[in-house]
Amino acid sequence: MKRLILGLAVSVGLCVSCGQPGPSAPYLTRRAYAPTGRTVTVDLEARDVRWEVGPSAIYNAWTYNGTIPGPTIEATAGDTIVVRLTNRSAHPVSVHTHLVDFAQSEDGADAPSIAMPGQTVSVTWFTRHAGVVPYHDHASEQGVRRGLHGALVLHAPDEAPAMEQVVVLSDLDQTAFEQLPGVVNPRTGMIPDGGTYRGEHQYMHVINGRAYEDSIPLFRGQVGRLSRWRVVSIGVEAHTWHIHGHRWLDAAGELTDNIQLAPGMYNTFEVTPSRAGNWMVHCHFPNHMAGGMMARFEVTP
Ligand SMILES: [Cu+2]
Repeated sequence: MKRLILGLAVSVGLCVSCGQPGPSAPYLTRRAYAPTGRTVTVDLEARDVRWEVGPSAIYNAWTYNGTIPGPTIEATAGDTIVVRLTNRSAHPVSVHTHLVDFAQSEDGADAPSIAMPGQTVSVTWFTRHAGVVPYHDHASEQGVRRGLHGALVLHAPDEAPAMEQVVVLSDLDQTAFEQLPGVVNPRTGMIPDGGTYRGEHQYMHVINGRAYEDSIPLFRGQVGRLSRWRVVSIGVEAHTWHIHGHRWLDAAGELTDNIQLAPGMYNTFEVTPSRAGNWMVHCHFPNHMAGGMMARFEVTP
């Protein structure tokens, strides 16, 4: 009888606080996992490319492997990661990350781990904690904003199966666009076709390297299936990550539907969708939304 009362109290509490069935667990990175003895090798190539942020919005990007963001690096907490970075660009490049152990000489900020054009450098990361962190250039002030950034996902060995969502929030330098919709291209003197002008911040604030919901690939979820969100912020401004119609518990155990991340910050959380729909997800700064940070979370029945 005692157990029944306790069970009722817990389930009633969840219904009152969440308004939808099922708890969403905070995802904690506090635990240090033992070394797995496994080494994951990652090859990155720094390349300068023309990156399509959206229709007719072409950015002169500095990239890892030709994309903004660079490829998501995945490993299990406890793995050793060796990153070999070859610089095929015209400027110094490095790779730095957070929350893992590495030698000071391999932190991407000093000469031994900065690749000059044509060079290859190798850095070793010893991982212990689960979660998501950004990886990014540390060789110049411009690198991150031009596109040299990505997400490092460290799976917990004992994590529950989930639909994984990786979100990289960043800001682009409007002066580094080769062309913008509705704006005269100074090189060609032409206004490009294919897109519409969306205000002074247009295409500046991006989710996974793209702007506005017509260009950012859908995030996909399903009713009743755990959805694990891994969000990193790596621009020059703070951002928030808000999901319409869903809520989860943060690391402090507080209920939330919107988290704030300053540059270089990161968060992993879990939510189990209970209602199908084409839900909006976005940064809650109005000028960032207007600048591109809006997308959709499609939850199927
Ligand atoms: Cu924002």
